[in-house]
Amino acid sequence: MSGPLTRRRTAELPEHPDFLWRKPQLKKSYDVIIIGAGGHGLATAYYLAKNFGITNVAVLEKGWLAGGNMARNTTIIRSNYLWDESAGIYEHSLKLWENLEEEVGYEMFFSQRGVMTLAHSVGDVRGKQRNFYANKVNSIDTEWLTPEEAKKVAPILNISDTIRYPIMGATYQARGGIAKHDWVAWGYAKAADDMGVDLIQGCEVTGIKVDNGKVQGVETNLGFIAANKVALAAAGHTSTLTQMAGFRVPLQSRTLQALVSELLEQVLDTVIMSGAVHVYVSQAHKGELVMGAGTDAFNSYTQRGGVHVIEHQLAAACELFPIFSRAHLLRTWGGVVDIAPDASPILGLTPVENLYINSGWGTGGFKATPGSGWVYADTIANNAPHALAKNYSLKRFTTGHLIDEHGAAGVAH
Ligand code: FAD
Ligand code: PYC
Repeated sequence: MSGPLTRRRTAELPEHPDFLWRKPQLKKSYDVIIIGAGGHGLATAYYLAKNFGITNVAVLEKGWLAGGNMARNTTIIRSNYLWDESAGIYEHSLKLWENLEEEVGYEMFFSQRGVMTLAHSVGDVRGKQRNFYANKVNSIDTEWLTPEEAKKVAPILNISDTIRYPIMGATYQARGGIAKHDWVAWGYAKAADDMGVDLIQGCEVTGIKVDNGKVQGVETNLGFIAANKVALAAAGHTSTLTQMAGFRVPLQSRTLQALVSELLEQVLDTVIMSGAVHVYVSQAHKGELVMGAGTDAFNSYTQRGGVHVIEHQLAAACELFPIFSRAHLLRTWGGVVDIAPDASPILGLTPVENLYINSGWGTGGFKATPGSGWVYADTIANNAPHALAKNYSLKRFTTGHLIDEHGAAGVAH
């Protein structure tokens, strides 16, 4: 095992782009209002403008751009899900990631450094191998690694068989990786802004006006704004918004937290996740170790979580990576995510005409940002679910055609 981690000396921060501070003139009415300027709302605005030429669009954000989950997540990107429906939308998203920086013209630090998911028991090995074979069938790139092969990819991994949960194998998706989440949001925001979309920060939606079953616009702290179409992209807060429009959705709002260490020299150049011991980790470009665990086990809108979750997560991390016991914690925070009963997204039409829903991405929606924005924009423009969204409609909670991806994140739900 190598020696103690050394502090990294430099970390260059970008200039904040001008458009983040600009206040566009709010119009009285729009073709499309998107509620929520996280990754999904901004990507949707971008693809509405780029793919459909729909630019009379406002994105309303109660706080600031990407102040919700978008810049709070741990940035893991992968498409190695179990079910065909998930493989479809997450792989579509990964393909968009692969060309996104060039397309949008903005640095995002997208890095395909691979994602490894560890298995620690016979049952765990069977579960992960099931995923591995399902991925193969769906032509999603995947490998099965022995503990020794896993250690070749990440030399600081402890593959001793005397620890509480020894590593018995791992899946590996080489095309998976990370990106710099705030820059992804800014990239989409800048490109949408350049095409004429209005990004309105400090604008909270407090009511949704519906007449004869059709949406008319939204009430906000800045007054009423009329719209032909209204699209929800307010992760963590969807159920409060649908209640404003008169219907309920089966979503729970849970706090999910993460933490970073101080800046360190590079020791880990892949992403490693372990559901059994409940930790995942990558090392950001600046040098922090970025780690997370599971959600708090109760509903909440607070953006901070239980300390016991972090204690268990750090104990697991030190066991798997003994070298981490020398690192110092820099910062912890939380975000509020929407979780559906089957841990899969809800994307499509609603019982209210011209009101659309995009939610339920739970602990796994960062990687979906491009794919979700693309599919949602198509659904809004055509007033009909995109082919990749068909199975994600609200109908599945009455038909029973659930898409159970509970094990998918490996850790987070
Ligand atoms: P958000 O950024 O939360 O955007 C929603 C916006 O709506 C917010 O800005 C909010 O302020 C706004 N809003 C809410 N109500 C209103 C209102 N009434 N009026 C106006 N605006 C409103 N996913 C991964 O794929 N990989 C990961 O590694 C990963 N790690 C995570 C780690 C943590 C700690 C957290 C919290 C999440 C993680 N996720 C991860 C999940 C991912 O971040 C979310 O699924 C995704 O960001 C949700 O979409 P969004 O970006 O649009 O949400
Ligand atoms: O979806 O891969 C994921 C993930 C990892 C951590 C949180 N979500």
